[in-house]
Amino acid sequence: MSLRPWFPLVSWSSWAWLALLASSLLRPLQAEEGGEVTGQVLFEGEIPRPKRIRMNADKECDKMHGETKVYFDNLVVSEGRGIRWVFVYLHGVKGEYPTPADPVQMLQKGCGFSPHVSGVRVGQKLEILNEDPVPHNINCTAKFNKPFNETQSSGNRKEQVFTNAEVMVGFRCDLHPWMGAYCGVTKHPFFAVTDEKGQFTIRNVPPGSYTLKAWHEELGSQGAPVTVTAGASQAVTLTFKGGQ
Ligand SMILES: [Cu+2]
Repeated sequence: MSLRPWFPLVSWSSWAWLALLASSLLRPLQAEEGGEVTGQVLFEGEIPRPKRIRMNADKECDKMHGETKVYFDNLVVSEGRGIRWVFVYLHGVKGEYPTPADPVQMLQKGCGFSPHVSGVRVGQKLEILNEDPVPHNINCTAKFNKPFNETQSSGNRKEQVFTNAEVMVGFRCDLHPWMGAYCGVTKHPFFAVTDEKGQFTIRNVPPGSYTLKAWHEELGSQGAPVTVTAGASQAVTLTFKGGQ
C-alpha cells in the first residue's frame, strides 16, 4: 500500500531512462552503418610538366589573368605523384538513393570551366553559369544522354538534367578551344574527384563488395575490388602509368 504513490514516478523515470539509453546507443550505431573507401591515385613514370594555356586568341580572356600563368588541367600530377581530377566511383551498388534537390554547379570563369571534373546524379540538376563578361558556348558531347551545343552569353545560367548514368560526359567551349570539363553522371552518391594530392574519400557506403573504378581523361580507366564493412575505412591505392 505504501508503494502505490511511487508507481507513476518509477514508471516515468524508467521510460525516460530507457529512452535515454536507447538514443545514446542508437546514434553511434547509425553513424557506423556504412563504411568508407579512401585512398590515392598515383602516377608512375616521369612526372609531366604542366602545359601553359595561351589565351592570346581572345584578348578579353587574356586580360582576366593579368600576369598570372594559367595551366591545362588535363594531367595534373603533384610532387608526391598524386593525380588530380580523377573521377572515382563504386561499381556494383544496389538499391535506390534519393536524388539531391540542390544542383551541382559548373562555372565558366576566367575563360575556363570550374571545376574541371565533377559528378552529378541521374535526375539531379547541373547548373552551368557563365560568370565571365565574355560569351562562351557549351558543347556537351554526351553519348548515353542527349548531347547539346548552345551559346552561353555573359551571366547566363543553363540547367541540364541527365537521364542516364554516363562516365564521363564531356564539355567544351567552341569559342575557346582550351576550355574543357568532364562530369560523371551516376545513379548513386558513391563517387569522388581526387584532390591536388590525388586523394579521395567516399563516405557512408553500404557494406558489401564492389569494384572501385577510376577514370582519367588521358590515362584511361581501371578498377580494383573493394570490400566495405560497417564503421570501417578501406584504403585503396591505384596507379596509372604515364605515357612512355
Ligand atoms: Cu569560352
